[in-house]
Amino acid sequence: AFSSSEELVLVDRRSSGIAVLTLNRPKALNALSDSLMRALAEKLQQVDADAALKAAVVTGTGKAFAAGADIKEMNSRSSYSDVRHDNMLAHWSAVSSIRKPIVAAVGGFALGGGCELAMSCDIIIASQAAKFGQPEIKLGTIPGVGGTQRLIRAIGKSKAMELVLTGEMLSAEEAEKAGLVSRVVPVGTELDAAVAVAEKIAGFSTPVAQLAKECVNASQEMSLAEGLRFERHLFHATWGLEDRKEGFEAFVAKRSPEWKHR
Ligand code: CO8
Repeated sequence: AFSSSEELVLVDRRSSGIAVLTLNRPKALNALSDSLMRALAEKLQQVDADAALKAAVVTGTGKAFAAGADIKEMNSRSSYSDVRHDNMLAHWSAVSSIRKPIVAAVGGFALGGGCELAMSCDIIIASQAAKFGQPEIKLGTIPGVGGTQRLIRAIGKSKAMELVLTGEMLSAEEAEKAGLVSRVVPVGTELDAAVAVAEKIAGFSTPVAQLAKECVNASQEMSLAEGLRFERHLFHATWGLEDRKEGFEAFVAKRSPEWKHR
């Protein structure tokens, strides 16, 4: 058993119905090793399975959210057949299959895999000190877990192409202007801001929040016509929930709803 200081991902489970997951390899700027990403996926899956938790926050430490996939670890794989056989980084997709909302609190570097991890979360809150980039080209490789796909959807082709082809970073302010992050807050307040957003979400019906997340994410994968049909089906499906009935009845009766989360 590891003591908590050796845990790669620290979990702070709060009575407000959220869990704060802190990437904890500060000496390596939270480089995302295989074991760190497996720990993160496992803890997020535990959040998903825990009925008392409604949302998660993922954050980093010190000057890094995460400075990328672990370059030293990846360098130990020497050939195409090695990385293909191991399907290197494929297990990262576990993050995007989490059903509960995840808010990323980015206080520093979110580079390479770190930027891709932040983009796999649902909302990014950044501090003024945050920096985003896909520097893989400087290492002689390309982004491997969404940097060429999610980034273009977030900020458009020209800006995404410039980041991917030059390896330059975006400041927090530029990232906000480009639409990569939802909000920039003063240095040191990003975790509180992200927790407040997660707690706000946690105050609503869990199944409804999950349906809403699924619908918004579907827009990234579907044509507009398919997406609108998908949305209509899930909208209608909320009529199968006690919480939909409760929300409407509470409004009509001018009282606060009491969510049953079913
Ligand atoms: N992997 C491993 N170790 C890292 C990483 C990383 N990504 N980033 C930083 N570290 C380590 C450094 O090696 C250093 O360790 P040590 O103290 O043992 O020398 C420690 O963290 C502190 O880093 P620095 O001394 O470099 O700190 P600075 O403040 O001087 O610089 C930077 C900060 C600018 C963030 C700098 O560390 C840097 O450029 N890091 C690498 C950023 C990068 O290139 N990230 C992309 C990685 S590749 C990636 O994520 C690919 C994902 C998909 C790939 C798919 C491939 C098929």
